[in-house]
Amino acid sequence: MRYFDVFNGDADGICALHQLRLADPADSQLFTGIKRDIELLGSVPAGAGDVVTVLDISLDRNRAGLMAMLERGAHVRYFDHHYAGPVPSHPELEAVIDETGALCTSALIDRHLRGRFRPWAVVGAFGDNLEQAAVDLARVLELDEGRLGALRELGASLNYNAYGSNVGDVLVPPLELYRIVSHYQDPFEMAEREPAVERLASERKADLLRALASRPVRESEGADAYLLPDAPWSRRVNGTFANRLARAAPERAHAVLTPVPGGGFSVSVRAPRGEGLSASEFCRRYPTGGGRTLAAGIDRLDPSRLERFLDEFAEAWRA
Ligand SMILES: [Mn+2]
Repeated sequence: MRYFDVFNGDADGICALHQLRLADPADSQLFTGIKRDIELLGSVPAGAGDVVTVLDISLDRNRAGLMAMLERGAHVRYFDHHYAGPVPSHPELEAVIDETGALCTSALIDRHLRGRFRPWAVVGAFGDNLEQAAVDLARVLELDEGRLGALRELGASLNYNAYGSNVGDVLVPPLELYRIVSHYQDPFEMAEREPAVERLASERKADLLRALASRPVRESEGADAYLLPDAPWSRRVNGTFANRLARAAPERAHAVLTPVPGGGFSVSVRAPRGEGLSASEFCRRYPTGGGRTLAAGIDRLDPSRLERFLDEFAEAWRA
C-alpha cells in the first residue's frame, strides 16, 4: 500500500497536512504547488490498494483526476472548503466538504482529530484570512494577544508564499516549505526561530508596502479594483494585498489584478461579508475562475476582457 498526500501549497493546505501527519506519520509521496496549481490529482499515479489524501483543493477542478483514480481502485480521503459541485458517491471516497465559508481545511482536519494540534489549525485559518474562525479555534488555548498575533503572522507569511504565477515567483517552493513546517511540533517555536519564516515575513511586509501605495483602477459604489504592475513582487503579494483590503473594508468587494507572463491577468477577488453573491459564484462566471465564499480568483483573465471584467465587477455587488 502506498500513500499519496495531495495538498494546496498555501498555509491552510500545509497546516492541514501537518496536523494529519503529526497524528499519523506515513512515508507518503507529496504532490503540491502554488495557489494557482490546483489541478493536481491528474498527475497522481495511485491505484488499487493505495490511499490518497487530498487537502484544500477544489473537487470541481479535480473531478476528472479524482474519478480516474477511484476507477483504478484507490481509496481517497478528501477534505476541502472550495466550491466542489456535485460530490461523487463512490464506496472508496470519503469526502468532508464544507462550503459554508466559515471553516477552512485546517479546521476540518482539527475537527477530524478532535483538536489535537489546535495551534496549527489556528495558523491555517489565519492564513486563509478567516479571522473569526481562527479566533474561535484559539479560544480554548487562552493565548494572550502577543501569542495569538504570532500565529496570525505565521499564517499570513506561509500564505503569502503560495502566490505567484509560477514556482519561480515564490520565495520557497511549496513542497520545501511543507518540509520545513513538518520539522516543528510547535508553531510558536517555528515563528520564533525559523529563518525561512523571518525571510517570508520581511518580504511580505516590503511587498505589501509597495502594493498599499497603489490607487484603485476602478472605484464604484460597493467595490474597488486594483491593477498592480507586471512584476514578481506584485504576483507574490496579490492575495496578501486582497486580504488586507478585505479586512480594512469588509463591507466592500475587492479585486486585485496582476499581469502574468504570457499575457492576461491573475485576479484575486474578495466578496463583502454577509449574504449575497459569493466570491466563487462571481469568479466561476469566467473560465479558470473558482474558489470559496469570501475569497476566490481567476487564474488567467484574457486581456481582451479586462474592461468588461472591471464593469462586471463594479456591478456585481452594487447595493
Ligand atoms: Mn484553504
